[in-house]
Amino acid sequence: MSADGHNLPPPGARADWTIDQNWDRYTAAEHQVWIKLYERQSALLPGRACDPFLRGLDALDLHRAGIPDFARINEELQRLTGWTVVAVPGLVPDDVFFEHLANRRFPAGHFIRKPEELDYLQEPDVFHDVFGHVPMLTDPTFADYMQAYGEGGLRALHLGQLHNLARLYWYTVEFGLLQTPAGLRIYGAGIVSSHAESIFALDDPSPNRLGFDLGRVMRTPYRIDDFQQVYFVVPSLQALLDATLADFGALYAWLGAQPDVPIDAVLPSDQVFTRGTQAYAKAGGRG
Ligand code: HBI
Ligand code: FE
Repeated sequence: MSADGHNLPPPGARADWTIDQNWDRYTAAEHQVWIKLYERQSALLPGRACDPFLRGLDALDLHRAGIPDFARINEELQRLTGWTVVAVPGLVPDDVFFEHLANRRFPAGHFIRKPEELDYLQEPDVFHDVFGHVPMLTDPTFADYMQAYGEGGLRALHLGQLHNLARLYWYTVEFGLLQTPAGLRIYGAGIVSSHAESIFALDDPSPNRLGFDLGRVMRTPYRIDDFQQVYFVVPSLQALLDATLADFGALYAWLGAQPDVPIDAVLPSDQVFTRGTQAYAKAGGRG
């Protein structure tokens, strides 16, 4: 931590925390982990992930021969929505993260998990970031949402409101569900990159599935180390983008006077898609 309270980038990283991907340095074993994860998810997701995600997966041809070369996928991604993927060593400070998003750059972890970590890891790796987040960035509406989120994040930081915005990110970008005529579909990266949660989020009777509402989401805590107890459903990606047009200043003022909503609660004002049994949470998490 330097004098002005800013985190300095680690050795070898540039001032914006980006590093070279050095794609040709990945080992065959690392590419094999990607292929194993990719094949498992791509067999599971048709009928579960939303169409924009599946279209993005195809457009970027992420399977090829293992961990994607960012330079290659950026040609197509930039053509589609102006976004690019940049390599970073891992989690970056909030202000750095938002600055990248506000400029249509998605910071992707450079490393890939170990074969023994296939199902859970603490920090987002290249599979979570590139398989989970990047396909949705090929959708013009979601691409606009992610940039608006970055701009909102920079404002929230200066207003001391990051915690509210982090909840919005968590319940949309990471764990969001989309309403479609064929039923609920996944768009959240934290779900699509997880085999178990891609099943749990849609099929399990335990969690609540409630209609998305900006203020409700910002009043709802979340937990980072287990399946979600509540998922929020947007009627369309356009509705999600439209939510960023709200007057966040007034919303933050209103939120300041509101208590958090207990994570397992259903409010009378909630639009209920499924009222969960919360059995999973009561059972104390991963059985
Ligand atoms: N850094 N590389 C990376 N990836 C993230 O998803 C990320 C981050 N830094 C901060 C952060 N996410 C969160 O604080 C925001 O989602 C709110
Ligand atoms: Fe993520």
